[in-house]
Amino acid sequence: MLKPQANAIRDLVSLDGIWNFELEKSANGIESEQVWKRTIPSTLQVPVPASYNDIFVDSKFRDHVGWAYYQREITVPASWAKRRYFIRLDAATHQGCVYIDDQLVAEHNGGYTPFEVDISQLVKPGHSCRLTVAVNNELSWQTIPPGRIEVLKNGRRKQHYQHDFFNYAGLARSVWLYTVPEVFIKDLTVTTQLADGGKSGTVNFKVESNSDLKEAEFLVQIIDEDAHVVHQASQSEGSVTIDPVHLWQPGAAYLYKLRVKITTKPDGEVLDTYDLPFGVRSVEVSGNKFLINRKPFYFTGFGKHEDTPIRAKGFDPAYMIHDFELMKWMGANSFRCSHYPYAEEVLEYADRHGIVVINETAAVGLNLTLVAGLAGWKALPTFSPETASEKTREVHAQAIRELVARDKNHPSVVSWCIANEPASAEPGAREYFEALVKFTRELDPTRPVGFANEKQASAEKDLITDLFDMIFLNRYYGWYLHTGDLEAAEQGLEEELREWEDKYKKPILISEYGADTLAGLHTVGDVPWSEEYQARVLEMSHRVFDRVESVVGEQVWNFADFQTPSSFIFRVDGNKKGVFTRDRRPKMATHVLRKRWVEDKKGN
Ligand code: GCB
Repeated sequence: MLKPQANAIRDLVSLDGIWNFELEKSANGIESEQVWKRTIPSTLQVPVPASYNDIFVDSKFRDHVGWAYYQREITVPASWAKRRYFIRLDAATHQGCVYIDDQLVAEHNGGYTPFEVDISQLVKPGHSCRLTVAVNNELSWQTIPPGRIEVLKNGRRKQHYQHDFFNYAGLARSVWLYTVPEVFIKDLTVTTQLADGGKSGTVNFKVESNSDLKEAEFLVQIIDEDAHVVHQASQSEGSVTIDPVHLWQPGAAYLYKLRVKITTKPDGEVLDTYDLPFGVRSVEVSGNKFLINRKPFYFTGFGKHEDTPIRAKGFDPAYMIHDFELMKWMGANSFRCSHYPYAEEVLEYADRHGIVVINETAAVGLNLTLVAGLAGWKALPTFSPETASEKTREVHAQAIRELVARDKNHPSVVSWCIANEPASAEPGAREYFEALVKFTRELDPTRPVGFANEKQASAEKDLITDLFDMIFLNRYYGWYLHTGDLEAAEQGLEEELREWEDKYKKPILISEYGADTLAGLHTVGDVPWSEEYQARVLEMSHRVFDRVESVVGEQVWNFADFQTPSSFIFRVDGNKKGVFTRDRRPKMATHVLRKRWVEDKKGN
């Protein structure tokens, strides 16, 4: 699905702003009233984009389980006759229903990927309508991420889930009204390879339109950053060589533009046009190395979250650019979109600035052993008809499909991470994942596939790693393991990494390591929670990474402190493993990272 854009042919109207808002009143999750059939009063209003949970004071908003309704009026410009127009939601977390006046016109499951609906037949040009978006935040074994609802004695429903970040919900990304002409470009796919030792580049492109173009033809141009057309073609699918090529490199991005036009035959009137920025680069796994443009690449950076005070998961370009600036200051060359697909603007920025991205689905928490271990419960099996089942896998496959469809053209995206910390040592894991890995490769044969492994599924016990191209390890030596004893931690980490290295001979990315840290707490000795201790955990880990050849990167958990569910009593106002506080003030660890990644040039 192409991101809408405004150009000579297409119009784009933002529906962001202040919407009227109401929570579903019934306690049982079954809509008691068809709220979309009436006007929602302006008594309560919310900003879009933002999660709604932390906007209000009353905890009934923060802890709401079920439907929430957003409403506003929209007007279709009178000049839009003869066009098709869509409403597009960049995300509705986790389930979204769109109503035009009384009528349901779209429904979507999955909280972090876009969906849209053609409303050209529903609202006439020059007319207005009531637009209601109902958003549901419930998690079950039929959603990704999964969760479970408990009905309390007082009848209230409580959402449980296995992941360590708050279940923020609502319209956290933009909403658009946009047009396309009657004959329009529906989708574009660009893949690239290096040729002639990297001096030239091959660009494979595919254009899809909504009609078979009897009366029209395609014009496909490749335009460089100086606005020169370096290639031109008239077919919808093909392969061209750019010689010499300017490669997209980590830290030195270069973006060409694929400009596609549909023009009439023979007079060349432009019916539709779309510009897609792309970079020419290659990614591959070779032995235990991860190669970008055929050169070994060492990842430095972070696992992140879309999480800021008040707006929570709401997209905010100021925070986004500030985060990228802070990463640049520390010399980070990459990050992981843990634990869900981020706003498309984030990937566009990474493309433009040469930051490498590991792109993850929202499949976090497919693990009952881990949660039972933390809570002291007896674990249910993770993979069973009642828990992660065939149905869960279908939803998971759909999440992968939508992620790849949305992000396949971003040069910054170098790998797909299809799950975070699943119970990969439990019976059923292999059956669950085998088909998903295959499916991901079918959708995109050009990018390596991985999943983030959790400690309990050790090199000996894990059942699925051989299915994947590379190994992502989330490891907390010095924190959950050998807490406060960095000597034992150093030994344990090295032993474990060597086991993975010897068994698989694949590249290993340390996709999480770190320690909770209370900003401002200072200690002389190795005392957990202090800023000194976090810094030393990182230094200890780095010594080990430098000794193990197959380690191809390090991503600290986390870039910044973030909010977690209230039920996690081992968190104090959130997870504090950030090297920045939630409001982006640096902890001592940032200087350790700056020293290593900037001064000592690790990763450069
Ligand atoms: C993990 C998870 C991450 C948690 C982190 C922690 O392994 O992937 O979501 O926040 O550990 O701090 O425990």
